[in-house]
Amino acid sequence: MAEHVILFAGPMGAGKTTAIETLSETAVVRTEAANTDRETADKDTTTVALDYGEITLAADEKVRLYGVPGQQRFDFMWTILKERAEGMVLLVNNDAADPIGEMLHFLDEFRDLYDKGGVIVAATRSDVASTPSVADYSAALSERRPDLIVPVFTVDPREESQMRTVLMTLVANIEMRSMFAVANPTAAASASAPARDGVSA
Ligand SMILES: Nc1nc2c(ncn2[C@@H]2O[C@H](COP(=O)(O)OP(=O)(O)OP(=O)(O)O)[C@@H](O)[C@H]2O)c(=O)[nH]1
Ligand SMILES: [Mg+2]
Repeated sequence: MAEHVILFAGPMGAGKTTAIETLSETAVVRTEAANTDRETADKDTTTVALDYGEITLAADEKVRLYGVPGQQRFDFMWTILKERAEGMVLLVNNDAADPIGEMLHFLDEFRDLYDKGGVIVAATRSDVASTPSVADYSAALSERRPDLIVPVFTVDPREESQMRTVLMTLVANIEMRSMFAVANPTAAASASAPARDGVSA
């Protein structure tokens, strides 16, 4: 059976734990503690180590879903889990003070996954704040890395069909990348380097 390891990252309260609860077919392993930062996210608990769930997308394709804490003080878990991941769903809350700045910050933190084109951006809480738009996120992404195509969605992490679309798009990207790497080993090696004049997905 093929397996993929996908990370759910992003700022506090963006909906990482919610997304994994929505997608997982197994009971989710959660590590929540009381939230002492109500200003950033007005909710009772926050992830302090990781979330873990699983979903089978096709008969022979299992996806391991890992959620990391949003708070920077728990970033040791980012370091551990980003080594294992092939791709990342970067969730960003649209109603934060500076969602685009948060997105760019997380892309810097998870640079290896970003550089190899394994990231999808999913803006949440767009029912609470309608801007930035998908076009705003995409413009910031192409300004940062014109050579990379990063899909951007608006999603509600409580909605299973929306989260499945995001996950399947990311897994399809990862599989395309690995087929390309098998067919063109030299080109794939240079495509994963931060080239400025090509386009890779
Ligand atoms: N209205 C609305 N609420 C949302 C949306 N997405 C998530 N939420 C809510 O926002 C909260 C998100 O909480 P979590 O899933 O714990 O967020 P998290 O990203 O895991 O946060 P940390 O673990 O603290 O970093 C939950 O109460 C969700 O129900 C959305 O699109 N719209
Ligand atoms: Mg969480």
